[in-house]
Amino acid sequence: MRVYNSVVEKDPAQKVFHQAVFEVLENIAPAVEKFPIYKEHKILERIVEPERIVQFRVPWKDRDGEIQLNRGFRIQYNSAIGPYKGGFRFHPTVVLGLLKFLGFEQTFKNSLTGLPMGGGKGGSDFDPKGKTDSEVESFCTSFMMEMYRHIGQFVDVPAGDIGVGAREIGYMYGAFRKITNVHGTGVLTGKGPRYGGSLIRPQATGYGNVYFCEEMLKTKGEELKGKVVAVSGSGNVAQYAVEKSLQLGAKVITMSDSNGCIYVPDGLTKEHWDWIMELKNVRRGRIKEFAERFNVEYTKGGKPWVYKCDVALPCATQNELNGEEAQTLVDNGVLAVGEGANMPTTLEGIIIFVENKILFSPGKASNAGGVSTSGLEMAQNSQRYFWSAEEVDQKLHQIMVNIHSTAYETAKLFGQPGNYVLGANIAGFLKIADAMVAQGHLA
Ligand code: NDP
Ligand code: 2IT
Repeated sequence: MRVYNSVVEKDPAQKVFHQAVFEVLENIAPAVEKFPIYKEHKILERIVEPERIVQFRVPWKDRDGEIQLNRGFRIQYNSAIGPYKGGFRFHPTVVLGLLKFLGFEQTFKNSLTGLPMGGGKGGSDFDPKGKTDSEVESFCTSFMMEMYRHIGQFVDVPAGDIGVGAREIGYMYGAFRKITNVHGTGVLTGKGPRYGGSLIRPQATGYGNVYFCEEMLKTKGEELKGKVVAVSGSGNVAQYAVEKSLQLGAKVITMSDSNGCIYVPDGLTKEHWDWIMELKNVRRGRIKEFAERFNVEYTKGGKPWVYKCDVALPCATQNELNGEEAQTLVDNGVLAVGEGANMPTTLEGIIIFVENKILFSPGKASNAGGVSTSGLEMAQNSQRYFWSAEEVDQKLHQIMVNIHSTAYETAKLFGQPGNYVLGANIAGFLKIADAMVAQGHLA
């Protein structure tokens, strides 16, 4: 834990970053012990330190013509196995330490996908909530006026994350194109299908999480069909985790947002889902409005984890499922927990799931479908061609099956069968570490 202590000492305020580093270092310890070459090459010391951090100011004009100011960031974490790759987050809680946690996680996740992508993350403390389209456009354009010089298909390829969806990517891509006079370079992923985006990218993280969960259930002779599923969040990842769960015959009883949680004991229907898609993506309203419209239970500030379920899919944000809530899920007989968000479970929560032998998938494995399909978008852009929705979905499915078996087999190899946290961290680490060793001490 010498490396961990030095991370804490260097940046004492970056708590979520410490948490992410702790989880990884603890889980990869057996691999570092087994292969002394990583110590010799100081891989741990190097891997926790981002290769580069860019920070800049983002001035923009609001609807009254007044100048507003936000901060912009890009963390280019690790490019040993490919160009930096990872989303932008626009949320008022964005600070450097938060993006360092996300960039660090992304590095291991991208390695697990099997595709040649390094790790990066960026964003701003800009809050798109309540802003007009023109305000969002003004912000995105200003953000890109600095960002364009740091990104590119062989350098760094950003995408979306919390607060950055199709609208924001569209404005940023438009600004990039106008500034550089370059089109078709695959500089961003999550683009609209009319201008180089991949079909199934919007669905990919949620679908991928459910595909991964189905693989975990299979190892116990179970399937998602007929299972009661609790989902948190109602953004991009949650929406498509719900859709795929419904398609596979599960009963989805909850969704939430940062204000509260809806509980639908009979399960959401396709009609409910369509209504929520319109609510969240067109009207940009609150989940409470669903409860009012369909007369179901709504708990202000509530979370899904108090309800009895077979499968829990946390798809909102970091640290949204703590130790106490994990214990409630276990006491209520949960079979599987599939992280759709990045690090939604606290360290205490993870210990409870692992010790109780719950099928628990860390986000870096089970939410990797999003970035994997971003990788497929890059492949299509490079070919100047596109694949059908069926082709992309099939490739996404196969990638999730592969990530599952990689994590599963690695855990077995290291004497902890069924521990996906250990398996995913070690498998992700080994590929990056080997690439760093091979490329010499400056890499
Ligand atoms: P969205 O912005 O589309 O949705 C985020 C959802 O989470 C909203 O329902 C939001 O509620 C809720 N939420 C956000 N912050 C908080 C908070 N502090 N407390 C409670 N609820 C909160 O983002 P995504 O769906 O894209 O992302 C969700 C998670 O999945 C994040 O952890 C992200 O990093 C991760 N992820 C996303 C991928 C992608 O492809 N988009 C890929 C892999 C991981 P509200 O509207 O009230 O803020
Ligand atoms: O956390 C994530 O993996 C993402 N937000 C998606 C990143 C990407 O480049 O598609």
